[in-house]
Amino acid sequence: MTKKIVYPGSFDPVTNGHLDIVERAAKIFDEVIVSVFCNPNKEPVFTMDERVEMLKKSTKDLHNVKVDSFSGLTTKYVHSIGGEAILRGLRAVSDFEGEFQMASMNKHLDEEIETIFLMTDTKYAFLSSSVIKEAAYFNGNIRELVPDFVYQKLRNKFKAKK
Ligand code: COD
Repeated sequence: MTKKIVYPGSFDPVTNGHLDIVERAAKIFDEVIVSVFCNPNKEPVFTMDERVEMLKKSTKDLHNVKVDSFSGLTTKYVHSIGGEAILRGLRAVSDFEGEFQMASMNKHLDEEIETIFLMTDTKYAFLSSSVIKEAAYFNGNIRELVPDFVYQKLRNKFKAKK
């Protein structure tokens, strides 16, 4: 049986921390679907199309990774595409509480779908899309923390806004 796992997130934008999780999961599972959540209550910096495009470019060499998007409940989406589990990354202890709550709620919503966690590589433990955006906005050096084309997109985005 093919083991399909879904990595849902905002990915606004994708960072090397996200990509490390995707690459490691791709070695364990048959198929990894990275899926961008369309959140009607949040104003992202990058549009859905931009986030999907950045993820597609970043994962183009991983043959068992696909990029998609979804709206509504993650569990319903995972079920609808025949996924078995949800993949999440854990950084610090501070991630645990929120992730535990989300995994428990998702289990309540669909008990067939497990949540599986991969620990961050310690070199990315401090990394989030939010800190990347803030550092990029103030011209900080983030070159080694995101793919080159994401770096360029961040620069262009914030140059246009200033
Ligand atoms: N190292 C390792 N992991 C990392 C790193 C890093 N440096 N950076 C981020 N991650 C992990 C995060 O911990 C997370 O697991 C994942 O990568 C994605 O992160 P984000 O920030 O891009 O995405 P989130 O956390 O905003 O995604 C939240 C969801 C969209 C998954 C959530 O809101 C959701 O499921 N929404 C759908 C509605 C729903 O079903 N709600 C009920 C569940 S309570």
